[in-house]
Amino acid sequence: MKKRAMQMFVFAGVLMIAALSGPLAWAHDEPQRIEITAHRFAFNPGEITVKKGQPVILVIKSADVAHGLRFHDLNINIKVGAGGTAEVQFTPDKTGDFVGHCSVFCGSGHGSMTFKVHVVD
Ligand SMILES: [Cu+2]
Repeated sequence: MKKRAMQMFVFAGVLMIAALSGPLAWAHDEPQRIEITAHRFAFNPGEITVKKGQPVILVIKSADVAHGLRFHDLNINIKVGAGGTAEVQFTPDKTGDFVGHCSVFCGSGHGSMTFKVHVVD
């Protein structure tokens, strides 16, 4: 009998921990980490979709020469050295489609090197 009571007690404890930690863990807004690779003359992936109000960390890796990424509307301006990695955190505060451009001249196709961010509700 005593053993059964002990089992019930442990079971109730586990349930309580699950009930308490579950909602707390979900409520905590960890930034979403998105890795992109920049190379002549494209970003890979070329577009991403993120949620309005959800913090995002963009990690940009260069596969060759120096590149950059600038969005006038999202307050993003980041440069990454040749073969290097750089990251920037931002929280989109409006929905829409935004087009960023490479901000470091990297060759003949530089002008068409774009990256799209779709911000949804
Ligand atoms: Cu460029």
